[in-house]
Amino acid sequence: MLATRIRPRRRTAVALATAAVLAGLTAPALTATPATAGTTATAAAYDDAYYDDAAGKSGEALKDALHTIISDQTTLSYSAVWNALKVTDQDPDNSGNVILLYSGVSRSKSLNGGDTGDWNREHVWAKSHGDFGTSTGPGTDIHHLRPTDVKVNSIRGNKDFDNGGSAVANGGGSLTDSDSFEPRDAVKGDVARMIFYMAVRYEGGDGWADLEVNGQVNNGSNPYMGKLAVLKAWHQEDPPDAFERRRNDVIHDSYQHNRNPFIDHPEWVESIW
Ligand SMILES: [Ca+2]
Ligand SMILES: [Ca+2]
Repeated sequence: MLATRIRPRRRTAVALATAAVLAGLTAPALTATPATAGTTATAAAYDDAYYDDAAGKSGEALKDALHTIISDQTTLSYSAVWNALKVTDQDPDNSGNVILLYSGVSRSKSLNGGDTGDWNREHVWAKSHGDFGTSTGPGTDIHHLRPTDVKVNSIRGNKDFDNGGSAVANGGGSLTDSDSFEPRDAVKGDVARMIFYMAVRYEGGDGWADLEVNGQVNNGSNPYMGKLAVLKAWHQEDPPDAFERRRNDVIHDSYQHNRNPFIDHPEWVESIW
């Protein structure tokens, strides 16, 4: 992928330089295109025909159509999630590292584990909310599984999302109080879109709970995640960026073969909720 992108650029640069020399102009300095680390899993842009069956729909009908579309997927085992996250969440500036969701820290891929200083597999939709555990299914759906610092993960625990609280130690600006967690600004929208994905993907089929977004905190083991109004605001404040779009593409191309519709079509959040 990288090679096929670079080659035409080199040819163009050489052609331009040659033309300049032939024209008697000073040839521009030829600079090699730097090989950027972290592009090994560059994904193709998706085809919006993926969403053809949702065309023209809104509200519940849109939600139903998207559910059917995104439920056509491959599933991963929980152990396979480790290596998948090393690709989906790779640091664009250091191919040996992953970016940790809540703290924003770049950490070695090899430090996956359960000890202090390691990163582990955070369920952004806390797995106790619907009690789905880590069997193959919602508990291994990498659309909402992200690398996080072990300690920050344990501070988030199974709290719902809401604004406010005090700073989380080494949390990159994340806040928490007794009943909620507020991620750093740069991933607020990412978190919201992961929650919206889960609510549409899991509608009570295949023996799993029907996950839904609600307006509460303290949802405990009920299959709900709050707070809806706050998540909608975060979705607006922090629209999808290149990292999040690439992640969606990589999951679609290389792992689950399904997409998070709210990264591709942010306007659908307002249509459904
Ligand atoms: Ca973001
Ligand atoms: Ca649902």
